[in-house]
Amino acid sequence: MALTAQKVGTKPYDDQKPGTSGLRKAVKVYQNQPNYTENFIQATLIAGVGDRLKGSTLVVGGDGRFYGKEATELIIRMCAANGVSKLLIGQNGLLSTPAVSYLIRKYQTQGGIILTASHNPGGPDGDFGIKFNTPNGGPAPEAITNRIFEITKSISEYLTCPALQADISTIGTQTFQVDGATFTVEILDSVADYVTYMKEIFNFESIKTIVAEGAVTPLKILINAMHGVTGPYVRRIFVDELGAPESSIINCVPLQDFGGHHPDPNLTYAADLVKELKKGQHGFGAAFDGDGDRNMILGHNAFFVTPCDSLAILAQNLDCIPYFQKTGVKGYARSMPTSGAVDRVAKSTGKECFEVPTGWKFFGNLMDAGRLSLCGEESFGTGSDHIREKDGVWAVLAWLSVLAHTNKSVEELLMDHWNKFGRNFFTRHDFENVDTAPANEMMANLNALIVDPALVGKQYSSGDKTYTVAVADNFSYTDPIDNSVTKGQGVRLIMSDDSRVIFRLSGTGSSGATIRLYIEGYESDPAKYGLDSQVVLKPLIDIALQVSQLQELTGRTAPTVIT
Ligand code: VG1
Ligand code: CO
Repeated sequence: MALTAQKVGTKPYDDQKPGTSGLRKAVKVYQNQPNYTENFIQATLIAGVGDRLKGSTLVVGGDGRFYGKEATELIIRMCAANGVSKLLIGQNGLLSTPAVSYLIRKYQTQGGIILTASHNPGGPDGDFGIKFNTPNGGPAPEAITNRIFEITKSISEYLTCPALQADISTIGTQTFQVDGATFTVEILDSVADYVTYMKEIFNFESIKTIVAEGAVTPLKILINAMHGVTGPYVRRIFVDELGAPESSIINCVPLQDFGGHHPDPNLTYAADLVKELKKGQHGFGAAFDGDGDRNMILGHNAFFVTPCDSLAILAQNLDCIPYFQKTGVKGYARSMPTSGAVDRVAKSTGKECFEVPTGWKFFGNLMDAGRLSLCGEESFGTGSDHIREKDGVWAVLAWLSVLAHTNKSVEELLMDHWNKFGRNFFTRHDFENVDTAPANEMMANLNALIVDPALVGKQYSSGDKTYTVAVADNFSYTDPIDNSVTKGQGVRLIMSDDSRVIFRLSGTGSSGATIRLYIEGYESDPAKYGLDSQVVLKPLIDIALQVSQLQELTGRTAPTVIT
């Protein structure tokens, strides 16, 4: 059937500014406002693909959350009308964020669109999100997201092909004639390419020696997909390929509302995994977020590995993974709030270690320039230059590789690290959905405080601890590759013993403000390594609350989530 593209008039919105990782809003914001999604997609195609749009190939996929199917179909019609030649789409619109990143790279497309609000809840009353990734497979840098935002503020029309109907449920190729040009929709098995790639990166035979049913040195694992997109990947990799028993995977059916839960792998929202591991029957546990880029690692009895320590342990042990045997280990990086545990490993191995702002988009240039192999964020993100997104399943396979290679338990690996380098205690306290005005006031006060010359050298005491402020600033980053500057990335008080207190406002929430308070304290006394981080860090937490007046301003007496 011959189809034609149409121009449709539209009115701009003023709130379509992408945050830390794409545009995230309540589902109702997209559903109940005319052309809200269309406007953002049109702006994304213009700003993200631009001159390369005609004849281009793009990847489209998402985490299966509510409204994802409608958005996928809308994107197909709009891409057809905008002159895109081909779309690669996961079956039923399902692709994990890391899988999208891989497909963009593998098929050398002009980028991709990811439909997810990641760890935010889903369903009709939950959140939805749209993110654009560039041809390197990574999240669009700020130059592009700012341009998208500019376009959305003045957009007056978009292009679509209303009569085009593609079937996204059947694997295979469909072609359409749109204004005389061929438009192809290829529906892919959501997991096949990714699984093949993981088998190239890791030594599956080695991992099988600990996880396969009937293994000689068995490690009982429990993997929780939290009803996010990783379910089918988890089943294919851990059960079908690695031979782990069926009982080692749970919540592997993707649900539009993630079963009503927050698909966020941390001690609060993955409480059922923690509870199961506390029974002492498993040696390893892991969970992922909705779109599969985050991971949480637990050991025996739910021994918790902070994402900061996880990064450091992997940094220390990368050599046992075939991919890094081939590429060599080029360097490491972490987001600014992430603890300095990995820096200590870098120092001992003589590698470069970079500190970038929060958000995976800041790692891409370093990877493309061949300076960075492994990086992570305290927010349960770990990944490498195998793609340009963080990768939850990859992180679990990396951990299992290390466990198989070293024959040590999760806890032993942590103890080894602490004994060698000391322990960087870390915690993050989130105050979610705080009123915007007091949150902004608090940040304004802190920004005023850090420019006061009297602050450096000032002492703060709490309990038996006294800290002296050595550096006070708002983190600013100059990208070493393209020299772009990103300012205002978090207020930091760095103490003379390298302890840190950091304040940031979240850029992924969909309503109100979320204050993130990050605390890091270093201990080299082995008697303290086993202590609870909340206890060890209490004096710094108290000082942070005192300096910021957080409780007085927001009325919140306790954080909503502690990680
Ligand atoms: C949070 C995390 C950040 C992460 C981002 C996206 O951002 O802190 O480290 O990169 O989420 O993760 P913010 O601005 O809310 O602090 V994901 O898995 O939601 O794409
Ligand atoms: Co995510």
